Amino acid sequence: MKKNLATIALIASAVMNTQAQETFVKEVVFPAGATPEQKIEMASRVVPSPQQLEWQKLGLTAFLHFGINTFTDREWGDGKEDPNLFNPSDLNTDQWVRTLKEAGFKLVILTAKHHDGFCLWPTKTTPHSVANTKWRGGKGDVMADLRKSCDKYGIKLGVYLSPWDRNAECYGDSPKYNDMFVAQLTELLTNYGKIDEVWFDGACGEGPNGKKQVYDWPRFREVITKLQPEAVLAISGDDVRWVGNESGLGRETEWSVTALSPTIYAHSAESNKRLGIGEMSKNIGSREILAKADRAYWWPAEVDVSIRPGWFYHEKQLPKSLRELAEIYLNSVGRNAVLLLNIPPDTKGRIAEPDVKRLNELRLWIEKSFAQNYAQKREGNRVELNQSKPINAVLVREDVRKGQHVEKFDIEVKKGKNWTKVAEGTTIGNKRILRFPDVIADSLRVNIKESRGKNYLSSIEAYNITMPEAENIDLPAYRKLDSKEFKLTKADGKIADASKLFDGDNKTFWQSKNSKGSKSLTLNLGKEANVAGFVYTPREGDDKSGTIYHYTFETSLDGKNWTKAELPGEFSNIVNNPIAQRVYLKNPLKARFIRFSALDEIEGRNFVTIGEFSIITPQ
Ligand code: FUL
Repeated sequence: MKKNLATIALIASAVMNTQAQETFVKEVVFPAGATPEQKIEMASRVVPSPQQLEWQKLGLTAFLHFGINTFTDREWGDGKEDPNLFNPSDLNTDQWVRTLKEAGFKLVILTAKHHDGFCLWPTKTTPHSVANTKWRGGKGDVMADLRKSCDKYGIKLGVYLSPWDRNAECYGDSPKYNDMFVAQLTELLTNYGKIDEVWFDGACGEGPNGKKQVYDWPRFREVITKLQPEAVLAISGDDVRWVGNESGLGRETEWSVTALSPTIYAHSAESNKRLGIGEMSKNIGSREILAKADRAYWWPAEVDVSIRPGWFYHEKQLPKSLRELAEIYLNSVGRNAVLLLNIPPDTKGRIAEPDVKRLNELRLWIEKSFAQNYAQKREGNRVELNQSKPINAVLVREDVRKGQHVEKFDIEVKKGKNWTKVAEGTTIGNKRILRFPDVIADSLRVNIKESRGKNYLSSIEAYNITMPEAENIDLPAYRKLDSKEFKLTKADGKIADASKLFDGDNKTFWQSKNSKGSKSLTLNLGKEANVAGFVYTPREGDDKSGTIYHYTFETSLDGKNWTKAELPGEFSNIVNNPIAQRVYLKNPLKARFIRFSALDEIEGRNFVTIGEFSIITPQ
């Protein structure tokens, strides 16, 4: 299998274009002994495959997280769920696709199977699927419905098939599970027309037998190439790269040419370790990194983020504000990435009204922001401005068919005789949007300060963008209890540091003692309160050590008799998305004391940390 993959890479590397300079499609392997300069020069000739180029043009793509978790109010199911829990009362994929199409999305990816293993199509590989539910008498098929809707509205379709499967008995028995996974992939890529993106996330846990699954990536790759040759393979795959966070942020310096090796390649673990880089690293495409690498890839970034705090629909969550979505757009599409925005259908099987409204607002904001390009005649990298309004944003693009080259640039405007610098940036790539204070001027120029060889700017555009007002989004029915009267009465760690739990600053944190076993905090709330839930905010910053994975939450009226709340007990996706974790109790409980216990840390360390901790109460 390894041999096959190597052959594909070789063919890809050998493709030349007819112009004078040889280009390397998707990957270049540096010859032994190549100097840093030679490596940079070769990296500057790495270009996208036709599939990658098509994909990069999409700009806006949508994720639909839908499945068992929608009905259990969880983010990661454990695979033990009764399939009958899946019972959308009014599944309407036309409504999904119409909403997305109207909002400007070009492709939609469905979680055909998430980590819980429940399949949204009637698969022959497991009984854990829609075929085994009362929903539509077991005849339903969400994939088939979605296919039809995508055809009806003219939008591309992609699939998310979780390699990690908490239901499959054979998970961890590697050859057996790999066969099952290939069979699932084959069904999805054979029976539902053209699939344009296949999404394999990186999460991988232990199987029920305690064994770790060893995935046969080359074989999965081969199946995709054979059945859907035009599809891009994302995240663990080698066409589309995870940007490294789930908060909607592309890097300031975002190279599509990177030294980071995709997971599906056998050499990736060793190579990335040697270079000291991972998906979340800030620097994966600089000259310094390339100089140490033995190959470089065209592996462009995808920014995946949810419109709501969770990936799945939860009644007690709201969509992000328009301001946040506008920032996300500028920080993803405007930073050389494709945006994959998740909009989770609800328990009816529809995109909820607040999300539909927000998507419409986003579309209008994008349309308005980029309706009027004030840059007129272009000469070289200079444009004349014809302004009825001040400009405050520039959109520049490189012709990525020729690779990515610009390393540093600035923007100057000319008023009368004088040129003034208004903005500067590093990489450009497919699209870069830079903002600056309002200015009226006669012309504008892009000065390329550093470049990997010749560069090709395909557009220079100038706009007036108005950012939407910032809005505080919270559920109207809940508020946080005032922490002034809280007292930390018992803790497996310093009680004196309690203020760090409530100081409103996620960067300061409380740290437990360093020892084996669970760590608890007992809080006296000062008076009896109606406790509806709590918020755990992990510490902020590059160092995330101490982030809690599993927990328990108990309440008490007297500090002696405790009631353990019935909760999932897992901050499932916290490694990828270390944001504030809001946990709601089924029903609010009267309590004067609460005990929060951390059962383990994300990487098994012997201490835990808490950036902020709050108690939620009904209004
Ligand atoms: C991650 C998963 O663990 C999340 O639940 C979600 O599906 C996200 C898009 O990918 O790896």
